[in-house]
Amino acid sequence: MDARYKSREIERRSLDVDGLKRSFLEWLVYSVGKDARAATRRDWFHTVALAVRDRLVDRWMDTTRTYYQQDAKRVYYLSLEFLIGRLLTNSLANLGITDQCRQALDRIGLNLDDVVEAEPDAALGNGGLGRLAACFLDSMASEALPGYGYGIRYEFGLFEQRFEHGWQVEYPEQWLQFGNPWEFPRPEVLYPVQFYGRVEEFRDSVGERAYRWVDAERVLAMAYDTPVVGYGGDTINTLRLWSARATRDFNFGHFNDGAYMKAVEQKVLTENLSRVLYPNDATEGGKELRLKQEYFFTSASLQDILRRYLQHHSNFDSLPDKAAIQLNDTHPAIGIAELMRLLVDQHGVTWDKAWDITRATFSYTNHTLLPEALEAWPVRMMERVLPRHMQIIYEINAKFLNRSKARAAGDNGRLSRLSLIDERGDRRVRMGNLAFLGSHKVNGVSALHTELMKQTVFADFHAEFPERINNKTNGITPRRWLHQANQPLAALITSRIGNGWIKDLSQISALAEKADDLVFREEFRRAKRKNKKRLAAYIARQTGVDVQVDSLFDVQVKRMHEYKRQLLNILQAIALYNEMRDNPTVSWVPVTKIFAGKAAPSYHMAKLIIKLINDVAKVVNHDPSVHDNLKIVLLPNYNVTAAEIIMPAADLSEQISTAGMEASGTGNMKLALNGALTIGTLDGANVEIREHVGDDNIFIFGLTAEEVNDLRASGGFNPRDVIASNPSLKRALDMISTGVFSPDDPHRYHPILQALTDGGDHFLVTADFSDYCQAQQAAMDLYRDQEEWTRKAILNTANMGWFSSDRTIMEYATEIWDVHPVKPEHPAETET
Ligand code: B1N
Repeated sequence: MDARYKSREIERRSLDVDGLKRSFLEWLVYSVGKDARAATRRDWFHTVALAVRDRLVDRWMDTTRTYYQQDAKRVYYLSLEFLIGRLLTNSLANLGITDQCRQALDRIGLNLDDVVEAEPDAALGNGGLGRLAACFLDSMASEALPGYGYGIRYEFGLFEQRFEHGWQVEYPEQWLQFGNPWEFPRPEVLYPVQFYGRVEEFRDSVGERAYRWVDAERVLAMAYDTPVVGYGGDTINTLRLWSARATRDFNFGHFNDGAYMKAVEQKVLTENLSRVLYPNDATEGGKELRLKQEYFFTSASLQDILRRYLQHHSNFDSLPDKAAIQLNDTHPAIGIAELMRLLVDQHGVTWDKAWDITRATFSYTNHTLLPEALEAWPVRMMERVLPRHMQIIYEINAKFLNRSKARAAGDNGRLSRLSLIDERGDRRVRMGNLAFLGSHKVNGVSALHTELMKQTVFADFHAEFPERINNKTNGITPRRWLHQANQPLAALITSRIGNGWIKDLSQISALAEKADDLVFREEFRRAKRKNKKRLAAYIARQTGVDVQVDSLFDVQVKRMHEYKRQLLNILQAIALYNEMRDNPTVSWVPVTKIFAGKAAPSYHMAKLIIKLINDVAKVVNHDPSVHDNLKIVLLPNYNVTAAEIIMPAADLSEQISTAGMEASGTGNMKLALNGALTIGTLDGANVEIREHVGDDNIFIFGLTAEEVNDLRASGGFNPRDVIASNPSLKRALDMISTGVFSPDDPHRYHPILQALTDGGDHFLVTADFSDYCQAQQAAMDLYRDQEEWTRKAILNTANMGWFSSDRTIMEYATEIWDVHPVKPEHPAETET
């Protein structure tokens, strides 16, 4: 090798302060094209990101090559969403070069924290489901598992939320506007994806009936790769996101008849496919573009997976031994029909064999039981957009129902429930049923949710396939959510138990014995206070409201949804406000209620609740009679970056969904790990959090899932009676209905009041109100005793080890995927 080239090679990889500084200065000039005097913060961010990227490319390639050479079994995580957030802090921390980078920047007169702030937040997801996918990528790389993420490279991520006169207004989120230094475009990795057209029947070479999909429209899927750095930087996996490109077969030839402009127009329309993320969380849009997005990325991913497999194999018999494909909800479930199509139509595999291979390869995670979120595509749309897939689905269904008929023995209700087609009203394809049938394993995301899956949506399938449903309780990555986001606490923990917890969070249990150590408690409080100061400054910047750092930070951050019951929280806030005004001489525990979360743009009720919170906040925050003992803030534009500031600063974690409705929750885990006490219902993973942190260290209230079910079934619940018998609830509702918080429009909140009364209070806000207020009172009482509070907070942190996504991912690996860790070989590093 040329000596100059070689020294440059080493320079590129050098991890010491001098080497980093030299490459920053070089990158700034030669790649960003700026002079140090003219460089903006953003220029420096790009510079640092590119220099850091240099330091992971070799090990990225080593990882990929090792997987290839060993023909390792890979797992492919197909997800319409990856809620990644910023990557600079993450890459530095996982490579272990944060300090060196900080010092190198220091020497140039720059502050790493300022540089970090210039990175946009990659919001290619809505909420928990998308963030889970991102945590799983981190865990797969950190556990040395050969794991790939596949998704869509949306040009516009989740909308930016602003409040105008207290109302949510959506703005486009342009994360790619200034370029993305982490991604590698792969213009040569291109797959055709078809839509529309029709199916032609013909006889194959041996005279068998066969089908081909003709006259279809073609779009190309182009790959963009982002390296996923595992902790320690040894394994670097790949997130491959697809972007839509028009094919060249547009009619560019006939310039004279005006077709040229038409062709260009058509190109723009085609490329809209990957333009924007659908902003619905746990609701189904039912729009054709959404179906096309789902098929687009699923088909491209499957083609890519088969191409990789065929590099080592000449038939498909061992596909299930080499590839596990995980469906993140039903969004990629069309992949089951697509793999059948690829195997049968394109590769000549027989139907039965293809079906065995498909089922052995796929597995499916269900994330919600909400009926409005269960995808069901109109048959007529499916026939038009994906005609061959519709045929394949009919065929799968016919064979399945035929087999089940014997066992259903005259129970036609059962057969119609098992069917892939919902025949009631306009006919629809039930994607959950397709995903279930086409997978060897189906999992829920918490113990309770999995149990409810068996009892409700998948009861008939569970009876048919009793081994298929299993639980994989969600987890969160301790790297981002403790090590990176909460440096004061991370440093404290490491000072006592070493840093093994970052890689093996179960070690954090060693902190439990420190819960009685007064010095440790004091330091734990100090770390929390530091985080609260940072959040207070952020709140002041974002909302202009000054909050007391020593008040109880009561946090509810998550998507706005009726079942999550932000309404219950704000009603309790109004009741507390009234009590404080009624009893001005009492020494109240100062409380800061912190809300954040986006509402789907078409979800009017959720947007009205946002407006209510902002209206109540305005009145309360300006009322001198509560002496600053109560502040309410709703932070705009909640995203991963904001969560990293909020989670470490919380005292109380609001997890108050109507029992049976939150599949798992993961914010609950982030908050408890960072030492917040949970106030919550026995819903989702709260149940398991209680088991781990202990009944004494959590505030549980409200109806259980079973009680909710019984109450609704009995029809015996009358919210008006409940309201009449609870004066503080009645007073709070009366204030809303008489316009105390909306003097400009006293009837504004009529729809909310209506839903709570005549509407039957579906989410049982009134039913749980009194119990919730008692739990809140218990929390405030405990907060007066800072020593006791801190002891419980420490026990929360110490007992959350099990909720690491490393634990979750290893359960998937051993119980569903049968994939094993593969240690990358790094020849370049051992050579010299
Ligand atoms: O998935 C998370 C869970 O922790 C949450 O409890 C659950 O609500 C969330 C359609 C969804 N379920 N379903 C969705 C998202 C987008 C979309 O278009 C549905 N998100 C969840 C992780 O398991």
